[in-house]
Amino acid sequence: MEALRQQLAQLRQEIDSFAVTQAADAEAFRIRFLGTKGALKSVMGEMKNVAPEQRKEAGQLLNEFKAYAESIYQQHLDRTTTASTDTGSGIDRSLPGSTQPIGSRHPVTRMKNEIVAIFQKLGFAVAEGPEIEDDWHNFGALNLPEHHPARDMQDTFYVQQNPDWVLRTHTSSVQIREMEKGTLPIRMLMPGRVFRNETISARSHCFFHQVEGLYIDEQVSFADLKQTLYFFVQEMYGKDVKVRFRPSYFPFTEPSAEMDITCFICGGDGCPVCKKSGWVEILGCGMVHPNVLRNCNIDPEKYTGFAFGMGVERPAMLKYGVNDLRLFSENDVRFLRQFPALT
Ligand code: 2NL
Repeated sequence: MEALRQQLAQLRQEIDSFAVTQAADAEAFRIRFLGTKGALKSVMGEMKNVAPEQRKEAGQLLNEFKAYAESIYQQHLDRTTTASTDTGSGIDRSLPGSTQPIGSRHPVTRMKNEIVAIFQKLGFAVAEGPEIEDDWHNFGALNLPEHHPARDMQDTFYVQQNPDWVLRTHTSSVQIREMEKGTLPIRMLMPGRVFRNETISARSHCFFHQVEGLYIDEQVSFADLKQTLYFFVQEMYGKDVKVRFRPSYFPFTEPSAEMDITCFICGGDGCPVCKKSGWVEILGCGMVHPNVLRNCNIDPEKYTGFAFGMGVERPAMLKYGVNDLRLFSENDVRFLRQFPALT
């Protein structure tokens, strides 16, 4: 019994001085004291040498020792495997992970989203359509006669495989598709990329973005058009902005107008952006031409509507101080990086 006592005391000392700094040491500790051929097993073997009347006490001592060894082992384990440092593998698991860089929204997309969000407040839904269109949806249905200059080869990209196909020159083609579905009323916005065969420069490109809008119902008037677009301008450029409508011409609207706002750069005093006029043109609009409605099987005696279209790149250039349109499509990260990360 006394021999057992001494043996256990010695083992405790060994436990206390056993150096454990990494996971492999903790495992060595377990094998040494708690393993199948470990110290605990061998002292348990000593039980047969203990006098029967002392076995109870000896059993208690052994249980205490076992609990002690196990608790120290658990501490070593916690420290070396779940703890912050793992010197064994050379990896410090307490260090924060490497963060992935967050992308940013393209300035044209931001401007487009801003425009769309304003019209969504008025209940406009968003529709998209194909970038390759047939002649009917891009031109015919829009009251563009066969020999209209906008159909000219110089402006339109034709698809070689099929003379009936073009890269859409405006998103009006999406509006035609919506009208053809025959579900009325329509209150929709058509944002998207359009294509024109133009020489690429700082101020023009062969593809750019548009947002068009269409509202068709019974009794829609030019007053509705003006109020809708006035609301848009106030949301976009502030309550102090003034607007003016100038008569214009589009084959698909009658009457047609262009809308100007007081220059948001100089406030109307005159600057290079408004070319000293104090006004900047922001969109074209008008009442949908009866021929267009008829082309989509909508009765112009019952329904009327207004439509408008605006470019996205120019307001984006003014808002973000971009002086060359080409930057928008070059995907130079030094340019893209200047816009705030996504939130
Ligand atoms: C501009 C002018 C405009 C439209 C687009 C339209 C569409 C249909 C019917 C009638 Cl389906 N009109 N769209 C109307 C007036 C002007 O765009 O300067 N865009 C950049």
